[in-house]
Amino acid sequence: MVVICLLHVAFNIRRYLQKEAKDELKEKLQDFVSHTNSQRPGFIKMVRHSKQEGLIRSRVSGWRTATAPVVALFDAHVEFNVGWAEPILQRIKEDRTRIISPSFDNIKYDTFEIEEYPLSAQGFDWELWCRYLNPPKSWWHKGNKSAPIQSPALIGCFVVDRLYFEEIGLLDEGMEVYGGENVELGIRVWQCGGSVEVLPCARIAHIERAHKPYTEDLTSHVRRNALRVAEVWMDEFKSHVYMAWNIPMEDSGIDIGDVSERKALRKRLQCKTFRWYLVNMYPEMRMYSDTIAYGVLKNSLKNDLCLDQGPDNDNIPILYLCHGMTPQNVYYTSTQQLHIGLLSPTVDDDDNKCLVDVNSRTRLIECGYATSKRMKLHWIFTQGGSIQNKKSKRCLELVVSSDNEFGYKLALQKCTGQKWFITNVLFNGAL
Ligand SMILES: *[C@@H]1O[C@H](CO)[C@@H](O)[C@H](O)[C@H]1NC(C)=O
Ligand SMILES: [Mn+2]
Repeated sequence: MVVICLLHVAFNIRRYLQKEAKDELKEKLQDFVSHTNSQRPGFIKMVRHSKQEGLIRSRVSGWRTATAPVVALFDAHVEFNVGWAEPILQRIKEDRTRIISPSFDNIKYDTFEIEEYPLSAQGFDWELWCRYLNPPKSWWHKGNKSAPIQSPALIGCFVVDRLYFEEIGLLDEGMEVYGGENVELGIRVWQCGGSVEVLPCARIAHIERAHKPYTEDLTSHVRRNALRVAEVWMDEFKSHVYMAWNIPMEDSGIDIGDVSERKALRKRLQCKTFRWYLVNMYPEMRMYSDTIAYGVLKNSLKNDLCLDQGPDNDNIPILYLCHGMTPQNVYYTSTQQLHIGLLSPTVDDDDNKCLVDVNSRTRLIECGYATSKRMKLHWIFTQGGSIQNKKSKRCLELVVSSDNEFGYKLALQKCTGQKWFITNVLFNGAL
């Protein structure tokens, strides 16, 4: 096996936080490699790029240089625990279509202390940021803490049969800078006939960095890469990624590059649908197929104000200057619910917050709870029309107020015909 480490910033994590860390990548790195290779010829191969290629193409160029039958792709800021490799090699030897992640512990970035993490599978949310997941029920039922944990996706460090990795399509080299490739690989491997697992007996420790050095604006790259995944792999569920990022499905203004080769790969490998993947490999993921409109919600009386979930510590929605970030995400469903704030990623996370009429006051209450208590959580809304509670018949409206600097506040009152607009309507004509 060959281990490929990405040396974005430093080859020695002990020096990672020093200001001159990038100097470590110049002569000092060359000296280290030459010295090592003088004792063990050919032990380290180093690939330098003449321009920034980003994490994704860098991993692939490392793979292109490797010759051993099994390849491990890791961040530079990890340390390997004793005996980490053997269980992984065994699993790959039994079945070369398995892509394997070790279990992660955390190295605290400021003290380098090790923090043990619970055993986890690896998944993602609808923005396609990776996340640790509780292992699936089937694993807990085995009652064997050493058993492999089936995993929907990958955090990003993994071990793979070198030639199988090529057969399955490497990583998406059309992705830029950072993010999404780990999720794409997991989805693709499952949809195209392989498998992904985390091994409890293979442990590494990884620094969760306070700052990633690649670029000022990591998020815009993650978003772009996520849209590539959505367009190639997610079929009708691609709307969920656009909804989570709160961007329109048509004319988003985001250039995702050419995905035709990735689509051809999917066809060539005769891969299954994303619905199959969700139902069978990632049942914890929440589906939002009943969402018919999303975006920020504005009242025509005051166009620079948006409905906003308000401070975290209460459940009182407010009006706030429009910024379009997560607290102002609004989702309207075919069941006439209005969800406000973060789109809850999995069924194990907190529930979504629903707008509810509680004694003529607007409140945000967990949708499941509000439903079970038969609260007034249904709203009749059409684009450019009023927002009227189905039961109380009161309307969500703006009233003049001196309580805040905006001149208006929210009220539930007898309808006066105010008009509301939401940014994106799915399924034309439904609203
Ligand atoms: C638990 O899982 C490990 C790894 O798959 C296996 O080697 C071991 O035999 C299992 N133990 C039991 C009691 O089934
Ligand atoms: Mn990392």
